[in-house]
This record gives sequence, structure tokens and C-alpha cells, in this order.
Amino acid sequence: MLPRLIARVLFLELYIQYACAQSIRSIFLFKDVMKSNTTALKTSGFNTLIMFGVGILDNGDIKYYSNTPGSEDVVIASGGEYVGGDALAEKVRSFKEGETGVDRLEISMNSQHVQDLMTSPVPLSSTCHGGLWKDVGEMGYKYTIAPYTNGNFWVSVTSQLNSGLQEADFLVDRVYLQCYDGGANNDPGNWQSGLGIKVVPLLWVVNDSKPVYGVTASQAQSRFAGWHQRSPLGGGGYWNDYDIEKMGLSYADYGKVLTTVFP
Ligand SMILES: *[C@@H]1O[C@H](CO)[C@@H](O)[C@H](O)[C@H]1NC(C)=O
Ligand SMILES: CC(=O)N[C@H]1CO[C@H](CO)[C@@H](O)[C@@H]1O
Repeated sequence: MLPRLIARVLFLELYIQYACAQSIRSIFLFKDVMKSNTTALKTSGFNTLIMFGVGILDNGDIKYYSNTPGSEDVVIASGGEYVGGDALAEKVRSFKEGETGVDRLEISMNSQHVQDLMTSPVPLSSTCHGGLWKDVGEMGYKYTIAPYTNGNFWVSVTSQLNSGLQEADFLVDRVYLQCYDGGANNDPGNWQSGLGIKVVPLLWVVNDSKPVYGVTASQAQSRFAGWHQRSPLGGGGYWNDYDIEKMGLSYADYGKVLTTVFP
């Protein structure tokens, strides 16, 4: 009887752990989503896609920067409405539909014009400090950050935005950490203990722009596994799909590294 009970408790615990804290396996979509191999992106083990290159213009419109030769930047919102066209909307919707391992889509934005638009001419929210962030949070959205330096600043941002909230309701619920280029010496374990949130280290796939920071799938595996052994992480991720396609690399290989180290 007892062993069975223990087994059940253990199962429940594993189940809860799995259900509540699924590992994050992410990739940045640097390439225009209308041109990248979205079938491969949906079926290679990634559960989070991060669309890169969205910015707010000085009039409050929002633009998707294509970052891809032959593609054009697209204004996706104007006057508070989506104006990016049906094809793009359908493509983005499709990430979480049909045969897919993806259960979360994130939009990676820069912060240009945000401060100006908050102060003039019409404040979006004049009632509370940090109003925009919290308003958007009340609509059910979450924030993530992807720092590479300035740890104390980010500790302050996350602790202010999450203050008074239980972990399950955190407004900033994920932290990615750039571990290449300017962040090449970052230690995810250190950042994790400083921030008090699980960290997801990011590595740059093989690239001809800064080859010194590129990692093959097997190099990525040993780096992720080494970090994860020293202090259990929230998952892992890559910068970026454009280079995978340009360099003729394999989504399946890079994805398998993540499902292996962060099942
Ligand atoms: C996209 O990736 C899949 C593998 O998931 C592959 O079978 C297919 O050939 C790729 N398509 C293109 C256009 O490269
Ligand atoms: C994401 C990124 O920076 N990719 C670069 C990889 O290298 C090529 C060639 O130098 C650049 O054009 C890409 O922008």
C-alpha cells in the first residue's frame, strides 16, 4: 500500500511539475515570417517562437521590420487597429494551430518612442506609474526581458513589475539571457539567483556575421547541459532562424538539443 501511495504522490508531483513548469524551448524569428520555413519551426521541438523586429513609431503606429532581403517593413497597427493584412495575420495565427509544438508566441519590441508617447500628447494612463505595462498585463499579456548586461537595473524592473504578485501571476514571467556577443561571459546561474526568476540562456547558431559567437548544435548541447547541471534553468533558446536557413543548418538538430537537455 505504502509504495503505491508513494508512487502516486511522486506521480502527482511530477505531473504538477510538468504541468506548471514546462521547460522553455525558444527561437527568435529574425527572418520575415512570410518567408521562413514555419513548418520546420513548428515541428522541431520548439514551444516558444519570438517574432523579432517590432517597433513603435513616433505617431504610435506599430511596424514589423522584415530584416530579410527582398522583404519590406509592414505597418501592422495604426490608429489602434490591426492593418497588417490577412496573410500575415493568418501566418501568425498558424504558429499555434495544426501540427505544432508551439504554445506561446512572443513579440520582441524595442522601446523607441514609448517614453515620449506616454508623456505627450495624450498619456495612455495617467493614473499610475508604469501604467502602460500594467494595463497591458490586465489584458492577459505577459512580459519577458532579454538582457545581456546591467543586472541591477533588470532586478529593479522585474521586482517592481512583479511586486505583490504570486509566481503564477508574474507580469514578467520569463527572462531570457543573451550568452553570446556582448553577453558572451554571462552565467545564467548567477543571473537566476540575482533575479529570483528562472533564466533561459540564449545561444547564437552558426553565423557568418560574427562566426566567433556561433555554436553548432553539439556545442550548444554541451553548453546548455553544463549550465543546467550547475543550476537548473528555465530552458534554452536560440538567436535566430534566419541564420539557420541561410547557413543551411538543421532546425531538427538544434531543436533536438533543447528537447534533450530541457525535456
Ligand atoms: C521546411 O522544413 C521541412 C522539415 O521540417 C522540410 O521537409 C522542407 O523541405 C522545408 N521546406 C523548405 C522550403 O525548405
Ligand atoms: C541575425 C544576424 O545578425 N544575421 C546576420 C548573419 O550574417 C549575415 C551576413 O553577414 C548578415 O546579413 C545577417 O544579418
